[in-house]
Amino acid sequence: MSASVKPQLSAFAVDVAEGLSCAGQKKLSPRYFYDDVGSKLFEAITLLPEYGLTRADERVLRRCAPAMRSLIGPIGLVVELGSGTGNKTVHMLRALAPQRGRLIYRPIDVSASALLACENQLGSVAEINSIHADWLEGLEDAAREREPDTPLLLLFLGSSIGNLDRHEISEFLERVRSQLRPGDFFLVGVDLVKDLDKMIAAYDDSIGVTAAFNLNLLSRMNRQLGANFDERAFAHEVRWREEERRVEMHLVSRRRQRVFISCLERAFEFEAGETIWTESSHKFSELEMERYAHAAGFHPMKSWVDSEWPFAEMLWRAQ
Ligand code: AVI
Repeated sequence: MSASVKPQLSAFAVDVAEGLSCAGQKKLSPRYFYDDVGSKLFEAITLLPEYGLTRADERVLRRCAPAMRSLIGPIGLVVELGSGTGNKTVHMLRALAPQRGRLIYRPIDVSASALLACENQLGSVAEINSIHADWLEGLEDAAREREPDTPLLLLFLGSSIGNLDRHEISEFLERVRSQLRPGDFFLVGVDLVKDLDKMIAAYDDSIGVTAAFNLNLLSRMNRQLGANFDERAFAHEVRWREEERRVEMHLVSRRRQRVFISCLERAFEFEAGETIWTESSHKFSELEMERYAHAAGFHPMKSWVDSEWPFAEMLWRAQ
């Protein structure tokens, strides 16, 4: 290789270079939380007493699955965006599996290990054909490969939609809609606005699992990009933005410091108190979601809300 030819940078490296050189607020995408360590930490978060979201999602799914089955009728294909290990989906698949005929389940995820766990866990309930890809790329594959006349139910659970910026949500839903046929169904799980204390504690738990999840992003840059972040020189911080109705996670630099990232051959400066904004978790109202549905070409059919932790499962039909 000649001295002038540089090895191709990964998408992660390119995004880090861009996010850490932003004038004003430094940022990193929450998609990079989920390496093997981060995925395990996220699983631990879902078990924390403060993080009621996942349990609420599961409770509503278990409760609404039979009603949903009667609303949507026979279904042959279920596709899920960001399935993870498919823990919650089992209730839906059990309720939807036809007496006769087959149910195909196509989980889409960027984590190969999560897809493997999903196949092991749900293989006895449906025919699994997983897709190792980003959400929309995977959905395009599933849409291209589906058989004619097979009604499709698309799942997007766990309020993952809340990790998109509000201005990205409309475009995202339009792209989802463009891959569906009229009469297909979309089930989206959304975390609703609730008491401020509860929303903050969910992202700032008392034993520091969420802090470790956030700080792991620095460790991931050390492991994969040859960075020299000192994780102890950064602190986990959670902010509520009232006007945007979102919880933000940041990593705050505890002192003035310089970090070198060898694969980028570049150093980045941090002032004391300066932050890297790593995630937004938007909180919604049902009405707001219904507006998004109509604007993207969906008809909102019904929603189910958990009684303990305000969280809604919303069923929409593609128009
Ligand atoms: C995956 N996503 C919906 C989670 C959330 O609540 O925004 C990720 C998370 N971040 C911190 N805790 C959980």
